[in-house]
Amino acid sequence: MEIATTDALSLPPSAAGSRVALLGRGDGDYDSVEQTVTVPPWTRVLEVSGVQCFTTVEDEEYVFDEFWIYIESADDGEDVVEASNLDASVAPCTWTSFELTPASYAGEQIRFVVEVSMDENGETLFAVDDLALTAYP
Ligand SMILES: [Ca+2]
Repeated sequence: MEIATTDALSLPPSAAGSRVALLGRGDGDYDSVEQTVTVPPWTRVLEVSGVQCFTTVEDEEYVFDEFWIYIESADDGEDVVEASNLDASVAPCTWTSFELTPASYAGEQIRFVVEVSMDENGETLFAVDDLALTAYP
């Protein structure tokens, strides 16, 4: 994973700030970033939000490069976002926002993971910014 400015990464500016995270740049790459957090016990709605900008040079309609945001707890887990080169555009990409509500995981310790798996050919760039996990009562 690389954290750099949108200028340095040749990405369009992100409204969420000039520095963004880029996963999956190199071919055959496997990239992940994670954080362990304890969700407050009063949580009724947990929201995963952020902005994304995905580009690819893959030009066949098959999944080659994959992107996930997932949550794992001691006895549960789920994919919150599943994307691939099929969700990416020819550069330049457009920053689009997402807001998703997984299970609440109230009172649980969870692993919040962003993961990318690339095949051996054809670059796909999965850029994300402003990632947030927000607990609502
Ligand atoms: Ca590829």
